[in-house]
Amino acid sequence: MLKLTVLLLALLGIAKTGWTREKFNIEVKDGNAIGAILKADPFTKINDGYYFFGTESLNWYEAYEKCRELDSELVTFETDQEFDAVTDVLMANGSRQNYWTSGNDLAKTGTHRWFTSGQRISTFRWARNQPDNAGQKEHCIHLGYIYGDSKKFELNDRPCTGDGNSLFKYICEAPVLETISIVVWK
Ligand SMILES: [Ca+2]
Ligand SMILES: [Ca+2]
Repeated sequence: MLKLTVLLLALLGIAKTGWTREKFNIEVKDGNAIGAILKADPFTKINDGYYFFGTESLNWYEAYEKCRELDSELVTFETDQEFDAVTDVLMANGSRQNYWTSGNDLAKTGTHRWFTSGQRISTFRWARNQPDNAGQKEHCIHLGYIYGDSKKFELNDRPCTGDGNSLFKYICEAPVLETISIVVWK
């Protein structure tokens, strides 16, 4: 979307040469700035994000593919507030399932990043003593009630594939919305 916007601005920049006043004014704002009614199915709106809760139990790669089929990706929690908002909805629905996120340390063991953004994972939502890379084979991050005495959803690393106990449900997150408005002289 950024590329398209830049192209559009560049084209308009060329087109308006010679006019005495600015013919167009273009603004790009985050989110649904005009409150447009959007058909978001099968995604659920939570705050400013749109999420899909996959119900099949899959390995991390299969889960990622499922999200890509929906033109989305496994969820990335840019903030702990986003994590809390999404897990509040799960708790309100009585879920105690495990769900894959986009987080992993596949590129470099011990350096956990959100796969959708490449950003380091900075969060206070890890379960205690996690991530622990148990058995040196845990490289993908899920959320769930990690321990028998867990009282809320938290993050943990688990094997991405090849482990029958690491077949989880998943949360897809749709791309963020941008509103582009164009003001023209009639
Ligand atoms: Ca997000
Ligand atoms: Ca772990």
